[in-house]
Amino acid sequence: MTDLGVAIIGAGLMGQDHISRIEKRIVGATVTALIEPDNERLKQAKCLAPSARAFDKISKAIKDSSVDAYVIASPALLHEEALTEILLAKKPVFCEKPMTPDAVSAIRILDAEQNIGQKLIQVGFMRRFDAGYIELQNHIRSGHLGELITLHCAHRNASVPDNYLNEMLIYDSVVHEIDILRFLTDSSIASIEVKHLKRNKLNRDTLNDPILVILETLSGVTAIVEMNVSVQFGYQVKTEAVFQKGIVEIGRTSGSTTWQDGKYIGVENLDFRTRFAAAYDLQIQKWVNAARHGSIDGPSAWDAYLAAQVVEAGLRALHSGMREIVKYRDQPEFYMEIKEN
Ligand code: ISE
Repeated sequence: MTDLGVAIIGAGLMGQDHISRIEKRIVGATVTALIEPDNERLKQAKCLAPSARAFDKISKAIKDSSVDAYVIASPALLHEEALTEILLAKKPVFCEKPMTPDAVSAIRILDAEQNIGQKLIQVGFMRRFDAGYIELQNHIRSGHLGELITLHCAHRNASVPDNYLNEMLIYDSVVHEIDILRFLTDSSIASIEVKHLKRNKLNRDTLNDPILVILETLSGVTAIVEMNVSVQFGYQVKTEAVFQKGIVEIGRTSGSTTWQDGKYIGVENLDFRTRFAAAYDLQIQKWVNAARHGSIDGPSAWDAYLAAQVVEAGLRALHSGMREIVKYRDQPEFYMEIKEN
C-alpha cells in the first residue's frame, strides 16, 4: 500500500511538530503538500519535508493527486473554512483543537459532516492517547478503588506568547481538561465556574493568570483545575484522582534523577511537545491508519462540539465569576457509534 499523502495546513509550532512526526516517527504517511502563508515558516517546514510542494490555497491542494488527507494546524478562526472545503472534497482530515472557536460554528461543521454522510474529521485532543490518562480511565471503569470522588488537576505552562489572550485560558488550554474529564468519567460536563487566583505580577499587565476552574460532571464528579500559564520553570500536566478507597496520581515528571555534589537533579519538560510526545505520535499514527480507510480513530467532531459548549459556558464564567450551567443539543444518531482509542 502506498503512503497516505498528507497536506499540512498551517506550519507554525504544532504544524511543524506534526510534519516531523509524519516524516520521521510514524509509518504509512508522507507530507506531500504545505499550505502556509508566512514565508519564514514555509521555509522551515520545507526543511522538515523536502519533497512536499507548497500551495497558496487549500482549493489548489485539493486538486493535486498527491494529497489524500489533511492536517489542520492553523489558528482556530481559520478552521471552519478549511474543514468545509475538505469535507466537500470528501477527504479525511485531522484538525487541531479547538475545532472551531464557538459552538455555533461547531454545529455548522456537524451539519456539513452529516450531509456528506461519512465521519471524516478527527480532532486533536491528544491527552486521550496519553498512557497515564488511559490507565486512569481503566482505574475508574474497573471500580476497584470504589467510586471516583474528585480530580485535582494542574495544567502549567512555562509561559505563553504575547498574542495569548485571557479567553485562551479557557478555549486554548482548559479545553483539554474539558475533553479529558468526559473521557475519564464517561459523563458530560454539567457546569463550570472560574475563580481568579492571586495574579502573577511577572506577567504582562493584561494577562489575568492563574485561574482556578471547577468543572462538574452530570454524574457528580468535580474536577478542580489550576490553570497557570506563567510558571516560568517548565511544563506540567498532572492529575490526582481521589476515589472512595484510594488515590491515583498521573503526570509526574518522568525520566532519571541524578544525585551529585550534594544535589539531586531531574529534567522537567519545557512544553507540551515533549510532555505529550508519545501521545501525539500515537494519535497521528491511529489517524493515519484509519484515514487510509476513510474513517477516524479518535475524538470526533461531536466531541469537539461538546467541548465547545463547555468552553462557551467557561467564557461566561470567566467574566461573571458565577457557576454557569452547560446545555447541549441532542446527540444525532450519526455520531452514536464512534470507535474511540
Ligand atoms: C496549547 O495550545 C496546548 O494545546 C497545550 O496542550 C496547552 O497546555 C497550552 O496551554 C495551550 O496553549
